[in-house]
Amino acid sequence: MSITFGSRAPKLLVVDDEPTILDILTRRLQMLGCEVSTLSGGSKVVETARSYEPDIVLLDVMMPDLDGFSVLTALKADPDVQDIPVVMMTAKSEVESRVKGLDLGAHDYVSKPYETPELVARIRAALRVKQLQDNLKQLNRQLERLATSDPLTDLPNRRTFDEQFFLAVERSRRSGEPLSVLMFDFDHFKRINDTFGHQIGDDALRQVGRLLNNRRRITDLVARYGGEEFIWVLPGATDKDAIEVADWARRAVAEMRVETDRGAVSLAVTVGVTTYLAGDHGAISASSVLEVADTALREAKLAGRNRVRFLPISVGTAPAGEAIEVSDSDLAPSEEPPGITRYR
Ligand code: GH3
Ligand code: MG
Ligand code: MG
Repeated sequence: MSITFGSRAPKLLVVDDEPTILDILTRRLQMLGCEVSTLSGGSKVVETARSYEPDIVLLDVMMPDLDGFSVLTALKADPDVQDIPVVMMTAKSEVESRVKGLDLGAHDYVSKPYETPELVARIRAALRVKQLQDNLKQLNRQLERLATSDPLTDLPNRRTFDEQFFLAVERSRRSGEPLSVLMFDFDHFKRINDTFGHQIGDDALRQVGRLLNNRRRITDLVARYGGEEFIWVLPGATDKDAIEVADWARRAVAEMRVETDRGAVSLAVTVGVTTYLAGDHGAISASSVLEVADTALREAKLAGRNRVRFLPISVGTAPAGEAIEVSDSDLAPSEEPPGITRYR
């Protein structure tokens, strides 16, 4: 007879003030293949459960320092440990205790003195519940990840971006700090797909996603905005900072190579940039900030791609500032689209 938890030994936390009971129980459970940690009183159960992360807690009811019901109540009040099944250990005659324990959230009870087969059966039942819970939690984490991030690049997806960007604009409006937005779109990306296949296109997206994400500050937001579009939000960055960062990224992408079995492929991006400043622009919507970055991006595409274009936000009839464009003066991207330049 043995007790297992998936492919590993189950971890049990056993709490009893009676040293002989604790001793016998521990040895019995260890012989059944369990990993056991013990406590001889109730006061440290929550703390120990948090650090030891047992699969179940076997909890005595009658203890001098802190009784089992108080411990159970404390366990159920702590979000980190509240889902660990608790099996109360009660004397055979204590029917009221069992009812109270179950009402307070205990998973089950075992009677003292123990009948080993029954003890084992109840521990197994509690472990099955724990296993189901663990599986459910893992699935929830996966679902959460699927719902919030883009599977190709692992970056936040558009939905997450929209939520976080809205908050970033709100924070910037209240603090008065500038908020800059860089919108990236690959140049002639269709040609990369058409010439080298979608796998290579996907590799290029992953590579650029990593580049931007590795360079961002902790408070920045880098997300996959659309098919071959990325967005980088820089709280605290002025227009000058933003143009510099955008041009760094543009150059870094231009220097990047995607390996294919037909040689290395170069890439290029065009970047539309704008900066929101509450002092100048007042309270405007997050979407209108994005619209300006998008307009800057489209204008830069029309101007020849592989460049950065900054467009200021205009408010009412007040004239907006100057648009600024940064590109390699010696480059003629419209003549030789970087998307299909091959090296080696
Ligand atoms: P432009 O310089 O004007 O932006 O040209 P473009 O070819 O990049 O623009 P267009 O919008 O015509 O094409 C974008 C392409 O990006 C089309 C689409 O198949 C491709 N794309 C979008 N999402 C993905 C993806 O997840 N993987 C791959 N491999 N390609 C994608
Ligand atoms: Mg494109
Ligand atoms: Mg596009």
